Amino acid sequence: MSRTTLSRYLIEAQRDNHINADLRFLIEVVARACKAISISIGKGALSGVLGEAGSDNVQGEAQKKLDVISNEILLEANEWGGHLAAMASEEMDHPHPIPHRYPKGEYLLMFDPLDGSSNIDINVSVGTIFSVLRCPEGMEPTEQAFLQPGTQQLAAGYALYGPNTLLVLTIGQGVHCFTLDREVGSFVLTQENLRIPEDTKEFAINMSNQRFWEAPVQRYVGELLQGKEGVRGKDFNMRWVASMVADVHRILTRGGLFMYPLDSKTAEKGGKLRLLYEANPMSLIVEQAGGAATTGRQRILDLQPTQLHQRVPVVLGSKNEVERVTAYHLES
Ligand code: AHM
Ligand code: MG
Repeated sequence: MSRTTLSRYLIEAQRDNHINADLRFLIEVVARACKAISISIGKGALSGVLGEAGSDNVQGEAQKKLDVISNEILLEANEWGGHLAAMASEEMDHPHPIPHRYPKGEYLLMFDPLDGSSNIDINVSVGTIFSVLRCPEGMEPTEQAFLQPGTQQLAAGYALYGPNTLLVLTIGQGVHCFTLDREVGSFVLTQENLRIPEDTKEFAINMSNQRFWEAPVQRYVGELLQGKEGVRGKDFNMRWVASMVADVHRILTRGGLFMYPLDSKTAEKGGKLRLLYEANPMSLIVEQAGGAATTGRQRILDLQPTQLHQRVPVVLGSKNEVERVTAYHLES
């Protein structure tokens, strides 16, 4: 049986004029970096990569050694190819310019190098999330250039480092899943056109924040917990991995609703998750798979970012549930 590798998928997409050669190269380089990250994670304690790095990132969060290693792998892999104008990372205060010794390209790459990093030391799934924009013509690739609504993303994806390493990608032509063949070292297409069912009986939220939620989320989750006997007339199951990549991947696989809503603990910052590195790429993927993504009040992809490290509330997944949560917010 002939296998479709990521390279072949991208070359065919280029032939069909969905991407150009530079964007194809960019995605291949990101995928190669994700392979390197997967190898580092896979070695775990054997290579001394677990534990704290002893530093804080721009958000004031303690960095793990693997946060730092993954960030460096992505920077080094993407610096020299001539396809990028600049990169921005959840782990760095400011955009990373392309060093003068290399040619510059037209694209901007954003990433969360290791999402869910609180799970590293306990050997639970983590991931890398990335997103690609075009640097506006005539504009220097400073912070301002990155502040584009999510609708402008040309590609987005994530690598999930779990029992298998997966790469889930959209270039605006549906969502496709590639599995890393560890022996051969290439990503192989294993699921085409993932679709999120419109209805679900599963939700994901950190319930320990319940007392901090706003009324519409209290109402919605309260109704789910009533089960068969309540207004929804069915039982709901709950899952929370605390790795957004793993939670979103479950939703892409069998449906569900993911929420990190606004709460009184994170309201001052605007929410917990970051718009450019987490909410926008995941929203594009989810919408491309037939799901929906809002802040509770607005479509995430329509938001005009005002800051590189901006945070937003996130409600995403099965369409009918996202619409219900959003309606509850708009009614209140
Ligand atoms: P990180 O980028 O610092 O790892 O934080 C993002 C993660 C998401 O993957 C996950 O959904 C969320 O934080 C979990 O938060 P909590 O620990 O509050 O449940
Ligand atoms: Mg993250």
